[in-house]
Amino acid sequence: AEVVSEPDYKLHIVESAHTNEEGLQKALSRPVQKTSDIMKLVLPIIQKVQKEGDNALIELTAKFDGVTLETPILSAPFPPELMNISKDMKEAIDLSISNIEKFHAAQLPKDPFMTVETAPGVYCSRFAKPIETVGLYVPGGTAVLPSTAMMLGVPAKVAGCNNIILASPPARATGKLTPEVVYVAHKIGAKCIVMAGGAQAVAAMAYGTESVLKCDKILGPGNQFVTAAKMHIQNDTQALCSIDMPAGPSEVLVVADENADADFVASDLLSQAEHGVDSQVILIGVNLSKQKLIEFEQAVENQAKVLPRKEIVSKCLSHSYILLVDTIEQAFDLSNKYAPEHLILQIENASSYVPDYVQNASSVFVGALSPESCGDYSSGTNHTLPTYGYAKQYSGVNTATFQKFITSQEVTKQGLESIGKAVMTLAEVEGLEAHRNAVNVRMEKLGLL
Ligand code: HSO
Ligand code: ZN
Repeated sequence: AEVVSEPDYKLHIVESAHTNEEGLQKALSRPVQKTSDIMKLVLPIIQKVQKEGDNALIELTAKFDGVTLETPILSAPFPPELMNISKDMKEAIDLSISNIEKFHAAQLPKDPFMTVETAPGVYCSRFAKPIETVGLYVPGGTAVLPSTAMMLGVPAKVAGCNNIILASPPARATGKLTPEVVYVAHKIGAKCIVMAGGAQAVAAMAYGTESVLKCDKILGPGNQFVTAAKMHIQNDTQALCSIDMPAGPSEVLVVADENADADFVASDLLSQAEHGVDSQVILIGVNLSKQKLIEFEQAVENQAKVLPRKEIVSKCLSHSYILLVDTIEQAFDLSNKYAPEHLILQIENASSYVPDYVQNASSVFVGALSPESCGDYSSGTNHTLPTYGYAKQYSGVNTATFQKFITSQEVTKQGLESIGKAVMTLAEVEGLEAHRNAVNVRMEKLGLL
């Protein structure tokens, strides 16, 4: 008989991680992303959609998703039979949307027309306006991802975007959109759902087709084809379209001390590990006894081996690490260097460290009772977050992601007196006489010179 070996669930251990340069290098480096090969496959798809519009979408959805559609979009109002979900599911979505809405509404500027008198008579203002048309990509296929539709759709609604467009491929088995996704689209007031996935969905939203409105910004996670297409369209002036952020595999970094509950720690590592074989999970143990380390390892193994996605988990763990350090300061030093997408603190007085010690992380989960799952779905924070170390310079999706900020100024006579001379002096050194004159001509007529 064939011998099927059980997958194993061991994380690599790096002792004295804060001084072990070589070990750290291995543990904290991300897998290399190859985009150029993918781009070669993606470009013809983008061009096809640009040229043939709706027909290309229908053809590509038939080819890649095995579903033949008559029209590539589903327009609002969405038929109730396409959002047929259980009462529990409806309540779960409603509660989550309500919390996400509360948190993102609180991010709207307190003063809608912020004004500062920078010098006597010089009034500078800033105000936000929604991005008019946004395209939200919701991955489909085997995975059902209504949470992504909520995390992108709710802030878009809160920001006041005029046209919210979703894109999601129909399921191969049913030929239909995920009903939960249609329900979320209905709740956030989406205009339509483009029934396509991959690069073709991104291209349709970036350039528009007969039935898809051209979008000003495209957001959402996706596979490497989606990511490559987003990279392409953001550099194409014909599309004139921006994107949310560079995408990479999902990550978690858990900091745990001797008193952390091993079951809780293991559950957090595994909930990230089940996302995909290329996910990264890292545990930093602070001043752990040998006994505690064994407890952590056993908890991981015990929970992992009964998970439905244990194959994925095992592959993910094979490139995942436990870093052992002596102090909390060392733990935060390593975490800030890695800049994780999710940082979970299962240490004593966790909340006291957050404001000052966390320099680079996309979203933080504080204390033993705050699993990442809560932020993934229902607490109110956003789960569309920078990965791959981009937490060093990017923020996760938030209300401002769906706005642009406009500045304005009003200069009075007194204002010209305040800054006119400075403007003319600077214009002169730049050799821009017309600039200088724009101030000079006014000051002369006002008798200010
Ligand atoms: N943890 C993922 C988000 C997600 N989790 C969606 C479950 N569904 C983002 O890193
Ligand atoms: Zn998740």
